[in-house]
Amino acid sequence: MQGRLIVFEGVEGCGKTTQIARSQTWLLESGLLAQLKTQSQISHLVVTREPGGTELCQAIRQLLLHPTGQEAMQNRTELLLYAADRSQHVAGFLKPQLAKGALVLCDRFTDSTIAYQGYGRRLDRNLIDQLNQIATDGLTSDLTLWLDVAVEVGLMRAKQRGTGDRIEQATLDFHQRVQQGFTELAQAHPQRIVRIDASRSEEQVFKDIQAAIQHHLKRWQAA
Ligand code: T5A
Repeated sequence: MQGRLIVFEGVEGCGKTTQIARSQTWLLESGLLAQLKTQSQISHLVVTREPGGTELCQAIRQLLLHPTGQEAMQNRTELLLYAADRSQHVAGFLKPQLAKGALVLCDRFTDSTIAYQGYGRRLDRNLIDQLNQIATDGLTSDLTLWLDVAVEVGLMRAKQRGTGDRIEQATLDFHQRVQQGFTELAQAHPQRIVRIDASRSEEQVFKDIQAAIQHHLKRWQAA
């Protein structure tokens, strides 16, 4: 069995959660998933996220985003916790699911670490690449949908939704560097990363996501 991994990436409030939910409903209710089951090795659909994709990862997510007490988290500690979350998620959930033929919709993956800890925190890129390699054991996404929206717009959307977590509360400068990270990653990996203009309405964004997913599903079936 051969599953496929579709990752959604972008700055805070770019709309990943909203679009993953819409994509899940569409794939299930349009009959597309049922069709895939008969015409490809895809057997089922799962939705997951980083950090927090398993029970243990949920505890790491809590530490990362809502730590208690006054002690500031060191940048390398943050990087290692994201790597620990990913290692657990990949080995304990993603790889077993993909081996069973899952079509996986995942909220964030390795590019987030490059963008946030590499560009945002300015940690060494070689170190991040090595940790990503260790944590993923070589697993890469089949398709990454980068929801591109101006940082100010994304942060405003996230703020309107409720109280920000530890990373959302970082400086605007930090989030601008993260955005630069996603921009350069998309330029460096045009085959894997598809840019979606996420500044438009939910409906318009969703139309482009549907088109990108349908295009790639056809390519994978033909391969
Ligand atoms: N992180 C993660 C790292 O630093 N390194 C890593 O390696 C990894 C994996 C995760 C945090 O961890 C960091 C990045 C993050 O800071 P999280 O809670 O999972 O934290 O938060 P985010 O991934 O940032 O997700 P958010 O929930 O903040 O944003 P989403 O999911 O992109 O946005 P969404 O869909 O919740 O939408 C936000 C609001 O905007 C509205 C929605 O209704 C919602 O209210 N909205 C729109 N409004 C207008 N137009 C549109 N097109 C809209 N789409 C959505």
